[in-house]
Amino acid sequence: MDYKRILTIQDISCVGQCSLTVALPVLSAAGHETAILPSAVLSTHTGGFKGYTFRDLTEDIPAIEAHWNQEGIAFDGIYTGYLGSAKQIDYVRSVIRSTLKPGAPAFIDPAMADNGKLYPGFDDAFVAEMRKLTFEGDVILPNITEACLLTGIPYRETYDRAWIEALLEALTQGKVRTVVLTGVSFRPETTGIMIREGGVTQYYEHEKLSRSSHGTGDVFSSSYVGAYLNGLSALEAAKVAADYTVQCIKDTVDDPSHWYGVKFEISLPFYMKSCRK
Ligand code: PXL
Repeated sequence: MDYKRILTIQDISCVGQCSLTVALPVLSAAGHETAILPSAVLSTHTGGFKGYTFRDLTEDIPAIEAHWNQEGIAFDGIYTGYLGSAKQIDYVRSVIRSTLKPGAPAFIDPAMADNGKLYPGFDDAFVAEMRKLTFEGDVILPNITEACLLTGIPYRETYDRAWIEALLEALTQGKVRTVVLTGVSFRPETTGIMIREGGVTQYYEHEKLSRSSHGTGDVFSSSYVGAYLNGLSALEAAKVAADYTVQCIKDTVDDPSHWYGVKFEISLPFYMKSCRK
């Protein structure tokens, strides 16, 4: 099996089971060497905790990049998630340009919004920078809210297949080869992943659980990246990642005290079996 070195760029939320505390174990479980570039350190994630701390690491990035360049360090894949500031996004674009091996994929999860709303602390300038980064990605993993912010198409809670097709078309810009649009639901009891690649659209529909959980976007993206780098197709990786994410929610749903994330560790053995060819 290929042993890939993957760089993931996102924040450290010390508590809350999201971003790096999810991405590292999941990518390791998929069999990849991980490297990190932390975008910020927060005491918790911003989705429901009050009074969290936030240390922005933007100004550390250029020196880290310069050192990696001096050492000739390069990556077989780069996966970006939650980023700390608009200026940082510009630095991240430079890191991708200078450290991604030729032909290796950049996966961009434009983690900035959900349910029609931007996450706390983000503004239009942040969205404008995220748009540039996203359209320099090979594989992009927005939810519908993020897709609307990136394309300027007004957000809708209900939609039909034609509206989703138009959104996918608008997202296929710049370097983007594969769009992986999450949370696409045409019926109350199901949701799914819509993939567009090479002008072809495919849909993986799966069970929708009544509880919507924090951190599931990061569980999905990390497990998608891990499986895709193991050679699974876009649709196969989406199935593996969606099934694992659903299992993580099921493993958590009976515990109301665990409102801040999902117990993604319990079903890692299931993911490890399914994320390889
Ligand atoms: O899961 C996305 C995410 C990552 N990092 C931080 C967040 C969130 C979502 O709210 O607040 C700090």
